[in-house]
Amino acid sequence: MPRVRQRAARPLRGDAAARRGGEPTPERTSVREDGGGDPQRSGRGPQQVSRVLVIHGPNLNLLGTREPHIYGTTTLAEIDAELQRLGAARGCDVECMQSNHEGVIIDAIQGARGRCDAIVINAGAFTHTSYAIRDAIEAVALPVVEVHVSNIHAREAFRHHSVLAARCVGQICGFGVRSYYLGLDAALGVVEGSARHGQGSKAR
Ligand code: CA2
Repeated sequence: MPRVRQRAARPLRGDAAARRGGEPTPERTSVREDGGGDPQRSGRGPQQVSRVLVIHGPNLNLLGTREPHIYGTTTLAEIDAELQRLGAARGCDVECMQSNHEGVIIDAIQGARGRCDAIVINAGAFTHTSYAIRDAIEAVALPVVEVHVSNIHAREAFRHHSVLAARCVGQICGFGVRSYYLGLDAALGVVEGSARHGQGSKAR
């Protein structure tokens, strides 16, 4: 059963952090604050919501603005809004962030421990190269679903291999931006399955 939500202090958004001269911080595109869902149907109390962190990696801030033949015309803000809508319908607080920086993504994965029930990640080109992100996924011990807008297996050879996939619950690719929605559905399936079996999935 997902634990009662506990709010952690939120990192500063990019602009605020820059004003303070700190490390680059992820741009958090949306956070649902009100809980929601149908506690009667879900069997959870009104305060008990699940939380999923959605991570968009490098260059995905450009979605919907360039290369529409590969990545479509939907913007990242539109994807995040839809993820939140889909999450809300299932009593899930969906938190979205995007960063072009490997270390920021690693910090976000580590920061999900004890706070989130699952992660959906499109690590962009880091998918193919980043053992550091792979190690973070392994360390955080949360269910992680890897998603890609394009079918990475039908593209250049260097995109065929994901160094993250073996540490993820599964991989969804090739469905355009729907890969994200399918990824959220898959992550919530895992969370809800754990809840039914009495194993909260937030790592302690
Ligand atoms: O298909 C995906 O979702 C990818 O993760 C996208 C990455 C690519 O390196 C992976 O192999 C597959 C690239 C993201 C670049 O996003 C852009 C979006 C619009 C315009 C230009 C780049």
